[in-house]
Amino acid sequence: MKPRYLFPKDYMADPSANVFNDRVYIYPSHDWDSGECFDDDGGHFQMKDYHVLSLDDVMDGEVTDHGVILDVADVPWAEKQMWDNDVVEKDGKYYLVFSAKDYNGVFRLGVAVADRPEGPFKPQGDPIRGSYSIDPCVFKDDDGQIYCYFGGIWGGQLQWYKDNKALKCEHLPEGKEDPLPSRVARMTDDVMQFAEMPRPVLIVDGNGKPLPADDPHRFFEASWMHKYKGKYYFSYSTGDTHYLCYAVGDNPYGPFTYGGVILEPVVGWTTHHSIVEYKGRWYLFHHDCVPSNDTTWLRSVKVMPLSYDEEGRILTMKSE
Ligand code: FUB
Repeated sequence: MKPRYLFPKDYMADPSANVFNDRVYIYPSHDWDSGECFDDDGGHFQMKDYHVLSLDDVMDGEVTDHGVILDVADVPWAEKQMWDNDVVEKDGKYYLVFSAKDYNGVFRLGVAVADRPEGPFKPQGDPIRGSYSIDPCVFKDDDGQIYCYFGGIWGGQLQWYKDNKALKCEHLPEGKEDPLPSRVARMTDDVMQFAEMPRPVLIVDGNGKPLPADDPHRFFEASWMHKYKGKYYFSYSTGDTHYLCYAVGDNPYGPFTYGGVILEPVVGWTTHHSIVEYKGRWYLFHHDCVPSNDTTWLRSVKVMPLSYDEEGRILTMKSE
C-alpha cells in the first residue's frame, strides 16, 4: 500500500500519533518559511504554534485540522522554536509535553493541559524542572505509569549535558566512544514533573555492547516508545545518517537491543516518526520533504502501514 500524505494544505512535521476515544490524533510541529538560513543547529526551524489533526480511517479518512492548540506567545517561559511534542491522557485530561527554547536560548520541555484531545491546551508557567533538550515522547504503560523519553543531538543540545548537568563545553562522542543516549524519566502522578532523575536509554548490540558513536544506527533524536506483544520497542532517528531505527527491551528503561532499520532514507535532512496501532493494524507516521522540493524546513506528514514478522521484527520499509 502506498504511503499517504495526510495534510497537503500545510507543512507539518514530527507527527506524534495517539489513539484517543477511538480516533487517531496527530500532534505535529508546524513548519513555515521564516526566512532564517539553514544551519547545523536547526535555526531554520522557527515554529511558533501547534495544530492537531484527527481522522477515523488512517489510509482513506478525511483529516480534520482542529486549528491552533498552543501558541508560543501564550507560554510564559518559552521564546521560540516549538519543536516536537506528544500528548498523553490520564484520568480524562490530556497532557501535551513539548520542547521550545527559553529566553536564554536553552531548549526545555513544558507541559500544557486540556480537557479534550483537540485542546485548547493551557500551558504551565514554568518548564519541567530539570528538563533539557528536545523531542519528548510520553508513553503510558499498561500499569498506568507514564514515562517521558527525550533528547536530540546538535541543535537539540544534548551534547551540552552529562549526568543531567549542563557542561561548560559541549562534547560530541566520536569513533568507538559510547554515543549520547536518549533519556527517560517516569512522570509524577499529576504528569507535570519528572518523578526521578532522567536515565540514559542504552542501545546495545546482540552481545550487550552499546552501539558506538560512529555506528550509523546510533541514536540522534526523535525518541518513540510503543509496546508490541509485551515487548518495549524504542524507536528513533539517526539524524545525520538519515534512518529510522528500533531496538527492543523488556521494560521501559531498557537496555534495548538493536533491531534494525524501519525506513530507508527519506527526502529531507530529518527523519521523525511515531508508531501506533489502530483498529487492529499498525501504522508508521513520519514526514519528508518531497512536496516542498527538498526544502529541509518545509516538511509534510505521511503515513503507511507497518508490519512485523513472526519473531516480532519490524519489516523495513522503503520511502517513496
Ligand atoms: O522539527 C524540528 C526538529 O527536526 C525535531 O525536533 C527533530 O526531531 C527534527 O525532526
